[in-house]
Amino acid sequence: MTKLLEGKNIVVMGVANERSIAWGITKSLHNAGANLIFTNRQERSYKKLTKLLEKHNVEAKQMVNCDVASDESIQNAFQKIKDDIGVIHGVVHSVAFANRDDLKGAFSDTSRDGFLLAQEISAFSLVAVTKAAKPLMTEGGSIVTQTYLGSERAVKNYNVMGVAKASLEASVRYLAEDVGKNGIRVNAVSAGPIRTLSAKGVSGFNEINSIIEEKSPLRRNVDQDQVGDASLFFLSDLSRGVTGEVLHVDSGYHIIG
Ligand code: NDP
Ligand code: KAL
Repeated sequence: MTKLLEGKNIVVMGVANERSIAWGITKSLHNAGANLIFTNRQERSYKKLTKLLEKHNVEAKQMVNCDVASDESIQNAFQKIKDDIGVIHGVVHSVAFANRDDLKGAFSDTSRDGFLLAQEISAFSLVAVTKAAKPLMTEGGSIVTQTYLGSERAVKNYNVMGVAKASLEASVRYLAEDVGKNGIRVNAVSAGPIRTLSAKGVSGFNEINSIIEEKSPLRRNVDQDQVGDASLFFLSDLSRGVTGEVLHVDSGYHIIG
């Protein structure tokens, strides 16, 4: 039987280390036979990823630098991918950033710059990446991003990032409507808390982790592999009738009142 993503070229953005959600996704995509292209912002992430790929015997078809804070960097990255690879079939957007100071305390203390930074890196970047990826998706495609429940509810400490994720999820719907006519689907996975580099040092993470174990229908936390398999569904033909969707991979926690 042929694998779900055999012969498909997928761009993965946002592997920082072994704990990254994007690494969990990478493993699922690799097992499904995808050809993988990676983008990193920091040199440190590039080095970590190189070692990880070696350790797990995964081949990168291409690795390019991409800082989503810059339109030029995004355009250059996808131009390089076009030159080397040509057609792509999917993009994994697993990127977010807010200033640490804005992820605690009173939301009304959020600065103008901090608000705009979170929006720019965590929400607008999906719009810019979709624009850059679209000309390479000549055979149709699928774009998947990562969100969190703090977009729908006021979750303590998530603050400015909750507003950015609300913007990201609305962008998923508007982008889905826009690029649907080009055969491109856009969806999001809303993951439960996972201990990653981003989650490190942010207030309230441990508390939320315990609440999921106690209250979620499945009484356990999710992991990167579960998010990986849900993302694989979105990137494969199995989800060919689904776009503009936000799928909760959170042990069912979001249904609890
Ligand atoms: P990681 O820290 O592993 O990944 C975050 C990634 O964002 C890093 O690879 C980082 O790249 C990248 N990034 C930040 N700023 C930029 C930028 N300007 N340009 C390009 N890349 C950038 O954390 P996660 O895997 O947890 O986060 C991935 C996604 O999952 C985020 O959108 C997050 O909000 C979301 N998510 C996470 C949850 C969790 O509990 N962990 C729950 C729900 C959603 P670099 O290292 O090179 O700077
Ligand atoms: C309610 C939760 C508790 C935590 C609150 C906020 C989490 C925000 C996520 C955001 C992406 C974190 C950062 O931007 C961290 C950044 O300020 C400092 N870290 C870094 O610079 C590292 C080195 C790099 C790799 O990180 C990035 N992002 O580039 C939310 C929990 C329960 C769920 C989470 C963690 C959700 C989420 O969106 O990640």
